[in-house]
Amino acid sequence: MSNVIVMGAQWGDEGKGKIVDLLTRDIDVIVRFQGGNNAGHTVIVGDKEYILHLIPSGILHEGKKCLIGNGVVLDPGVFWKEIEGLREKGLDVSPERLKISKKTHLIMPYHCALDGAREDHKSADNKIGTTGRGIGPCYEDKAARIGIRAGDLADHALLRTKIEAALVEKNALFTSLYGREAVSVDAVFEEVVAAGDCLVPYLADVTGEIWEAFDSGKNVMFEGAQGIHLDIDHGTYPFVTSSNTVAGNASAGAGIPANRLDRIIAIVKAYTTRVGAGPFPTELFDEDGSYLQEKGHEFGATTGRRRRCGWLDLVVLGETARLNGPTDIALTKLDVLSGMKEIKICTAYEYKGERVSIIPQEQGALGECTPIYESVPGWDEDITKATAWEDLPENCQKYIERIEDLTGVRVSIISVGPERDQTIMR
Ligand code: 2SA
Ligand code: GDP
Ligand code: MG
Repeated sequence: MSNVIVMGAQWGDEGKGKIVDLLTRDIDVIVRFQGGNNAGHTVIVGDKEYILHLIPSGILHEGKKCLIGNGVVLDPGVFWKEIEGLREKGLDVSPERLKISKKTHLIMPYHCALDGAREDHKSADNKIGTTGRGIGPCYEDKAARIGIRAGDLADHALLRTKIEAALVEKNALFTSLYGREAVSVDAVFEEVVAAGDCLVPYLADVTGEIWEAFDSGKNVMFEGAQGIHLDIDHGTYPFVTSSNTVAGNASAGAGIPANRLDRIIAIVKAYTTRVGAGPFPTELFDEDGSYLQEKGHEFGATTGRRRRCGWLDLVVLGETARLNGPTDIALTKLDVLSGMKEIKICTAYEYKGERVSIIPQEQGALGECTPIYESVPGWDEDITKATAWEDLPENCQKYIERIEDLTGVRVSIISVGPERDQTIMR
């Protein structure tokens, strides 16, 4: 199968967890390369549901190696909770098969506090609607060169000095701007050491681990988190996450050469959802939107927030193709559309009186775009048991072919339900 990137083509929650789990059969090593426990990747196996936040979704397959790359931000306490949850379900989460890069930045308690304080301090219009998991402040410290990295956990003296240094500015912010209490160095140090000491056996040279796999002809999968339109550079800035979610970041965030990335699978939900604030041209506020939200059980897998729902947006997907060059599309949640009389596809926008087919690049412009739709007839049949292309109703096939026409990318995986076997491989 060669090396593959799985990435969200919209605003996240496209079903990456299910597709990663599905493809893991043919993969030896699975790597997370950006984001942190803001992610919620759901995998359903039999009667068990797993929601992975930090650990690659491949962990559910025995014997596969799972790596957390340098581009991830990792909260030690959350990591432990996730490990314990998986262990209770009988999974092997030992350091032999799960490794963390020594260069991975750590989310500290003050990052979470700062995330919350910032959001509270913003006016209603400016709130990002973050997950509150400290993601932004942790990436800020990385860029400011005062971040604490997983490798620092093995050196308590260094760890303490770095916490002290980071808290100088943070405490000034907490006390003078946000009216909160100062955070104590001792309290943070003790909390981080308590969870961090157990993390030390998991520390590794992740680049070396991946090269070992390359050199022995093994297949590696890079599991993206969030979605392309939440990318810090190319997303709907400032309503984005704080990492690069584009496929190219698999190289920087895992520490491997870009020419090792062979196949790029864009996970596309058959409609669009978004959680948190920010522009969303095809958002629906009518009964079609409620139908998608309810039938698709569209609630955040990390925060439980209700996801906003709308029609499929091909302008958004066109930008995804431009930025990432997907070789394939995995189309998910197609079953949710069954029963809709008419389905709309946004093929262009009206922006400042003109028809545009590329997202205007100015900040906030997407919020001023009005979608231009084409309508296609829906289908009534339940497709959740379809296992082959021929099992799909004609209108459903036409919907898929229209997506292929408009994106120029082949839909090679079709998901018709949350379970592993509810999938059509074309
Ligand atoms: P953050 O916390 O700083 O990354 O938030 C910034 C924006 O990124 C959005 N974001 C997400 N969008 C979709 N899914 C995500 N994961 C969870 C899920 C979300 C949840 O799987 O459902 O449970 O709420 C995710 N993570 C971050 C976020 O909503 C902000 O718009
Ligand atoms: P991710 O963040 O991209 O991994 O996606 P989430 O796990 O946050 O959200 C996707 C949700 O849709 C999860 O509850 C999945 O179990 C579910 N899901 C995935 N694929 C399908 C599908 O084809 N049909 C239906 N009905 N549900 C799906
Ligand atoms: Mg999710």
